[in-house]
Amino acid sequence: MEVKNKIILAMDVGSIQEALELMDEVSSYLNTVKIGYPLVLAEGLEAVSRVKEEYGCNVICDFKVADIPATNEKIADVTFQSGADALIVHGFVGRDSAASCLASAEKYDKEIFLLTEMSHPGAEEFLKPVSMDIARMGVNMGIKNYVGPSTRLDQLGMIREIVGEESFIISPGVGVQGGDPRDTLQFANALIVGRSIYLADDPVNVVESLIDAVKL
Ligand code: NUP
Repeated sequence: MEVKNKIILAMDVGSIQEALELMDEVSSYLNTVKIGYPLVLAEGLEAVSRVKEEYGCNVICDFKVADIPATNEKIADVTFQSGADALIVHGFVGRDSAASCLASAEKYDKEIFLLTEMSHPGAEEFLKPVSMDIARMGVNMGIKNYVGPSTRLDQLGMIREIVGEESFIISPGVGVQGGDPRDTLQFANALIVGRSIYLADDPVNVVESLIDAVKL
């Protein structure tokens, strides 16, 4: 996936209307949007289809899919049918669950991102001890795309070592959660940024500053 300016907008707003208004402002700078439960539970998968149709951007659905294989497959199928280009899938549920999402992605010629370690403090409790195993599982399965935390760069660096330079890592936690954009891009290919942009009085200014910050 080609991510313009290395920034993925986390579109955690409450309505399609707000999402479209924000895209009107920032779409010349960005070509990739991540849509998760806040917007889809409010508006349905129509939010995915609308953003995709109106802006022609990449849409990554952040459903952190974490169920049994049969249910994961249904979730992945309906997500890809809505027009999503990619789906974020949890790794901790195990190989068979992730494999069913991967099979669905292959059926629709789409992609999955495997979530390794999460960015929030609570990830230290249960996920951090197994995150490298999750990354290794992804490599063994032939998965090429990963999500890893900008808030723990030592861990992100180890994830990069495991998945290799050819893999594509996207990293949330920049801004409000404390991650630094430039440091994160030492290890990640693109940043996921939500509140710093959509809660700003001037989202365009924030996006421009981020682009400046990550320029060499
Ligand atoms: O580990 C993760 N951390 C995280 O913040 C995995 C995620 N998918 N996210 C998502 O990234 C989170 O749900 C939100 O949509 C976005 C970060 O948003 P913000 O902290 O920039 O507002």
